[in-house]
Amino acid sequence: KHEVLDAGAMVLRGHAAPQAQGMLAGIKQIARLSPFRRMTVAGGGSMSVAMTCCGAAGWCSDALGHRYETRDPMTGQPWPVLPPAWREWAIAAARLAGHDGFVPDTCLINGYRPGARMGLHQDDDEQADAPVVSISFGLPAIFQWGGLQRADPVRRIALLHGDVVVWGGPSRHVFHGIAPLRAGQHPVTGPCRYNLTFRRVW
Ligand code: MD3
Ligand code: FE
Repeated sequence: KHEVLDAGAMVLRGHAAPQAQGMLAGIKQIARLSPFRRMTVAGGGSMSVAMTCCGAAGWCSDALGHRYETRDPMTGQPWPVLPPAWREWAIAAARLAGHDGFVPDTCLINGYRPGARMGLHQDDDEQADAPVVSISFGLPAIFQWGGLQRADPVRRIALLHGDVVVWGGPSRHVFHGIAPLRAGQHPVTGPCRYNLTFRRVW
């Protein structure tokens, strides 16, 4: 059930499926306070993925660049609280993957509609020694998984409803992305895919 993808990367297939209804209800509550929005990137374009956050820090991007902020720039308010049950769940998932002691302080929530994609990137705005715990819900996505250099060859892996991936060690810094989402209907999320990533920023 626990499959090692690469040094430091472990997939727990379907592990979060039992949490789907509850977490999706939580996402709705969070989005009432801090709505999903398509962030602007340096250069002025806008992302096709819609995002919101909860926790002490929220990932933000604008024409000037990207960073974590304690307040949602859209509302001027602090980000919604990271639900304690989510934090405990992420701690336990990290422990299953061998990362004892991981305590996330933020969760970035990505919403994908058909055609939405995420280009190859590295995540380096957080604590580098802490893993990232990711959960996928809804429509399947093709995860693109490269190496430590942008030009390294990319593998393609399907991420399905309930899949959890824990990225630590060397895999924490690989280039990765999501191919354009194929249209479809999922019994739990309808025409959408959601991805939650638990991280340690501070
Ligand atoms: C590997 N999200 O939010 S989840 C992101 O499905 C992000 O929305 C994708 O990439 C998504 O930054 C992919 C898998 C994932 C998330 C974070 C990682 C893989 C990662 C951080 C470091 C290495
Ligand atoms: Fe990423």
